[in-house]
Amino acid sequence: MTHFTSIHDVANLKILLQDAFSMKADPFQYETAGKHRTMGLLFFNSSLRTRLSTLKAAKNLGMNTMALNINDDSWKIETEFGVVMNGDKAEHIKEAAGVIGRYCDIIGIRSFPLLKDREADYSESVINQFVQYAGVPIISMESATRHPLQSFADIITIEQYKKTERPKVLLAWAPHCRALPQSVPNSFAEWAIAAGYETVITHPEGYELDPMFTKGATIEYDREKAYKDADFVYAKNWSSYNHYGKILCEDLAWTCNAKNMALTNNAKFMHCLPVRRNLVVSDEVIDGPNSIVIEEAANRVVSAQTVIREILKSL
Ligand code: AN0
Ligand code: CP
Repeated sequence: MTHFTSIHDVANLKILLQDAFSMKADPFQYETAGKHRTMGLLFFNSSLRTRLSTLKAAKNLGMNTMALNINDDSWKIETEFGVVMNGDKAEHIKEAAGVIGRYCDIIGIRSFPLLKDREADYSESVINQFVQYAGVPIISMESATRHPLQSFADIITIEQYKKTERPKVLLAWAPHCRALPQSVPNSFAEWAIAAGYETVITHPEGYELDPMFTKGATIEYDREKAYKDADFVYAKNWSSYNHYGKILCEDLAWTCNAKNMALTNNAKFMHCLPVRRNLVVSDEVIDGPNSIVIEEAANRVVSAQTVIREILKSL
């Protein structure tokens, strides 16, 4: 593996999952694999889990680590070409990527969509320019359209808890007070489909995701039908893709609550976190015995460590 920006960088998901469970069972088996190598993490946006789990994963592999909040700790970065840089952005992405590539052997990037211009966001210009100009492997820590480290952790978690070979996995839209990216649901859908699960997506009309990510999933607008007999419920809010970046529905009937969960096959509750309680999920559900969100977040170390180890092999 060279870069890790989507599931398309994974040669064989089954083998990567086996590697992940081996890593989970014995996290220090490759503690010198990254000796004298440096992992750099760049954040254009906030993070709790991604930052800490990826740093921990790199350290478990013996790497040196550095992390930088672009905008807060460093210069604001211009990502367009041909502009007269006389505004607040002091550095161009081309030099920034080139320089960081000389300091680091692997770079992780978090860069959310701006949710204003769909074409611009879906062109993934930030992560693609790092791939182009850094000269070292790039790991997505949530880009404009995907969050593959999260999705890999989600699949590890489902494999850990599933009781049948092909569980029914429901990606359930839930309300939120702010417009959020489609990255997590896009990515979760493509990983769940690739894992071979019965993948169902439910949302109000207008929240259809880009079909490129959902081909192979069932879109079920009838929420009750969708929740029925699900083995896993992955709740998540996202803003509209078709009415780009807009909030179209605030109906709390879409909250992942006990009434919706009662329709399932005693489903496990999942969410990538951070989550807004009693908006996305009721206290009763997230605090209930079927909530596996903390183990899911714990598996972020496993997914990051498995991916970094895979990339270290190629250096
Ligand atoms: C982000 C999102 O929905 O993409 C990050 C989730 C991992 N969430 C928020 O901004 C609240
Ligand atoms: N799930 C996730 O990526 O969390 P953070 O935004 O806190 O990194």
